[in-house]
Amino acid sequence: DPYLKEPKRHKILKINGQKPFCAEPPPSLLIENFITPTELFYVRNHLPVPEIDLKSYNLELAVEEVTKKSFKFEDIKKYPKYTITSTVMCAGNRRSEMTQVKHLKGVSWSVGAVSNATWTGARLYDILKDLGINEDNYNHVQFEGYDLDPSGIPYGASVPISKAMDPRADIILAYEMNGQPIPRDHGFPIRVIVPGVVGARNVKWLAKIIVSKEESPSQWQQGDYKVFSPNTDWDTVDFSKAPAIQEMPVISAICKPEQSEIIKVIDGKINVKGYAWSGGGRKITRVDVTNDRGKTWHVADLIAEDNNAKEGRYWSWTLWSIDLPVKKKSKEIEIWAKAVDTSYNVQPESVENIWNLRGFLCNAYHRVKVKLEH
Ligand code: MTE
Ligand code: MO
Repeated sequence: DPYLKEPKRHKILKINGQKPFCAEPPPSLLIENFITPTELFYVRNHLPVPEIDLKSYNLELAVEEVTKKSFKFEDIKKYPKYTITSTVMCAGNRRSEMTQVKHLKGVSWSVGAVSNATWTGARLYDILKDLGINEDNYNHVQFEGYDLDPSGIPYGASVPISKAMDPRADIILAYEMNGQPIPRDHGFPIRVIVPGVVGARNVKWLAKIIVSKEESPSQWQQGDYKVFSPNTDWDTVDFSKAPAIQEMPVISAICKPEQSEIIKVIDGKINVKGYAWSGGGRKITRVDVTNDRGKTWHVADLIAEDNNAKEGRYWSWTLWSIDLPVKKKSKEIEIWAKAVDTSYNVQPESVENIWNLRGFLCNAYHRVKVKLEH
């Protein structure tokens, strides 16, 4: 069993898959902190967690098939040290709502396949600049992990070279998470953080960086993490026809109260809390909440966001809260939330119309039914 040497995990995580390990924190805990405590950070592994000895750790840098450099852990630490705060979100976050519309294949995540942390390390930009890469001659930068599938193929992904060589993209080869060495589940000793981009490109246990003309050949780049029309099924899908998910769309979720909870009404109001986030460094500018199916929308307070972020580099989520007025006699309500980002991107109204066979990017209005006690 290749899973015998997995790390210990916090008991409170809700396990969605044991081998490979996939787990998320409970919604109400998730939004208690702007910076997610490391032990509560969601975990999404596709393969067994590799065992890496820091002394023999090696990171290879190649241009196409030719190795240009080989870094020891200490070599990466010699580069100027940067700290950024960035949310990481899985493309499958909120998939469980899509599964309810029509059955599909994938880990059944609730709203917790997302977390926010500080990441410290070297900038990918500085490392590629040292190499003297001319951006015009290549199209992608690929990443490979030390985690291997049963046939020996590593986890892999890539990002466009324009992203990889943009100093403002803040891509970090991170060796610290929340000020501590990165734990095994999150990519010890080094992982890539690509802010504003889908979790799948944030490669953990980094083994190799490849500057190339082609996208990563990996299954996770080419044969997965793509979205299709609702009527595309497994007989008709052609993965070569859709682009790989990169920057994430705007999304929000109600985390407190949770589905089916019984809430006490105080002064005609109930408190509702959640998160909102958009990819590509787009700031969340507004979150609207309703409990009468959109007849009346109330604007939530944005209670935590990255106050140090520069325009276009809002990599962190925004936490929001609202004391929502409810009708005097209503016994049960359905709360909806939707967020807006700086580009005025909005969330789609229904899950039905964005349903896709892999259940990715479920960013429709989030809806939670609760019972009221007056
Ligand atoms: N990197 C490697 N090497 N192996 C993986 O399985 N999973 C990816 C990404 N990086 C993965 C990986 C996916 S799909 C997600 S959503 C994030 O890591 C999850 O990061 P986390 O476990 O630190 O939350
Ligand atoms: Mo993911």
